[in-house]
Amino acid sequence: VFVDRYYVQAMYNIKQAAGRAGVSVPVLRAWERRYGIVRPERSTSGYRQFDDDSVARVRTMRGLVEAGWSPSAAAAAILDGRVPVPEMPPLEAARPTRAGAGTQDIAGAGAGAGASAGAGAGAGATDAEGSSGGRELAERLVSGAAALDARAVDAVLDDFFSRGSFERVADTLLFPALQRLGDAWAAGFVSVAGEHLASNAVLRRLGLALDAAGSPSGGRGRVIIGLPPGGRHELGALAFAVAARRAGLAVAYLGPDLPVDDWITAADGAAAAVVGVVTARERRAALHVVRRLVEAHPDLVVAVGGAGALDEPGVIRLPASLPASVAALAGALEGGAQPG
Ligand code: B12
Repeated sequence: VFVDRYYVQAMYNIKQAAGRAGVSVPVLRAWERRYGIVRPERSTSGYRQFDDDSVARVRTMRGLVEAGWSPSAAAAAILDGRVPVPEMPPLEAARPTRAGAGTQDIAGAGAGAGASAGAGAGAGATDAEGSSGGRELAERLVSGAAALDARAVDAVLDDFFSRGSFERVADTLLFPALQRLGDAWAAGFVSVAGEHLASNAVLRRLGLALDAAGSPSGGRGRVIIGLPPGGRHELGALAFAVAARRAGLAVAYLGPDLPVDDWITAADGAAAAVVGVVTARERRAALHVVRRLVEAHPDLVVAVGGAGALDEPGVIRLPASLPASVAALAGALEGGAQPG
């Protein structure tokens, strides 16, 4: 938990600690009493208080027991250090994920309804990247996900989207927090269910923001945005769709996992196709999509965006920040120029 700029050790009561470690309260009590796997402090009123390290030890023990160890052997291996207990990775300052993020707010001045997800766009971001506020929001998102607390996740998302324009909030606060969530999941501090809870809540907010940004329009100038076959990491592509629509582009958002043939059909009569790519697997599938698009529709502006984006002749590689990537696409549409 962050108080001002200082990290203060989070403490949990037995119910919260058991929930975070994925065991029942009676099991946690038994493991404490029988095997000494945790030695909780007592609050002034005598209640047990558990820190992150205790939670990590119980979670590690649970993993060993699920893998077939006897509880006594698991506890002994953890207590004498034969089985390492993962530490919660240090929380990095919330930062724009790529250079240039959040420096320009072209979309705020553009067409579209201009509403942000959930709450209205406030008067400029008060939480600049790297501030303790950004870290605190990220930590609250991770804690809510870890505790499967949908209300807490919703509340922190309200808070996110009250901190400035959609583009700035997404680039400087929300994306770093989601990456933090991914780190916490990879370190075993957030379950798959917790990660799904949080990323689906974000997905719903982005969907609301897309609707709020104006009505989709077909016909001339249409920009289709989606993921290649098998691709499911859609939050970046959907956020880009929101920003593009807020900048006045006629966006049709096609979502994840679109088969190649459907990309080709959907691009009929469209002005641009944007393919989102995050992982290596998506990259291979995206390469196939963009090659087919370039071949089938020589006049189409074809672009890829995302961390795993690729360099391919005739295909625009979009930069990372939302305003910059929207500006790059809008520029290509106006100029009609294709890279060589
Ligand atoms: C949420 C999540 C999921 C969700 C996605 C839900 C959804 N509706 O999108 C689900 C559960 C589906 C999922 C599944 C998987 N995931 Co996943 N996932 C994540 C997580 C936690 C967050 C991703 C995210 O949304 N981040 C927020 C977005 C906005 O950031 P981003 O995706 O990095 O995008 C940035 C840029 O790339 C850019 N961007 C992205 N797309 C686009 C598109 C355009 C057009 C533009 C302009 C920009 C842009 O914007 C962002 C800000 O810069 C990350 C952890 C992490 N560190 O990122 C793992 C992560 C991406 N997943 C990972 C893996 C391995 C998987 C699975 C293979 C797991 C499995 N074994 O099943 C599957 C594969 C699914 C598939 N078929 O593609 C790995 C990828 C490793 C790698 N580089 O190859 C990560 C990094 C986790 C990890 N630490 O190992 N995942």
